[in-house]
Amino acid sequence: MAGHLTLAIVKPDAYASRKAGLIIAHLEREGFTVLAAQVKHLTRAEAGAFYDVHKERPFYGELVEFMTSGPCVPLVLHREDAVAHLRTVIGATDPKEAAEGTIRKLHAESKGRNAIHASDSDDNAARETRFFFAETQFLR
Ligand code: 3AN
Repeated sequence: MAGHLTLAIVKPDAYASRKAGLIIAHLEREGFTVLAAQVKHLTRAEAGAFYDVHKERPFYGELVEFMTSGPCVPLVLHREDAVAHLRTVIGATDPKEAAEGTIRKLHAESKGRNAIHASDSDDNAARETRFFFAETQFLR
């Protein structure tokens, strides 16, 4: 399955504005199958651990604050070339720079409150799927 799985998170801004369904429909239109999903309100410890790679970045505190501000929706997604295709579908980190028709262009408010997370490599996809889900929940 390597290369065919990735992790997305519908972030708290999009969940709170009831865009989770719209975003999942967008992902399905792009050929992704949802293998596992949950609604989860992250603790500070969980958000801090998930974004550990960014802990030296100036926006780390803001990021943890935002990601714990309400529930989010982690999703394990399956598709050929999953990581690269999902990065294209979500668009640039800053919605002002995101291409037309991308999820962030359509639904994100700002660089911080940007609607969706997507793994940026196969290694991170493997780590991030297992952060939220047991393998038995998505490998079948
Ligand atoms: P991406 O989510 O596009 O992979 P990264 O990995 O550079 O972007 O950043 C991880 C997350 O950190 C972003 N999704 C965004 O929520 C947040 N972030 C990045 N840059 C900033 C910034 N300048 N100010 C606030 N939050 C930021």
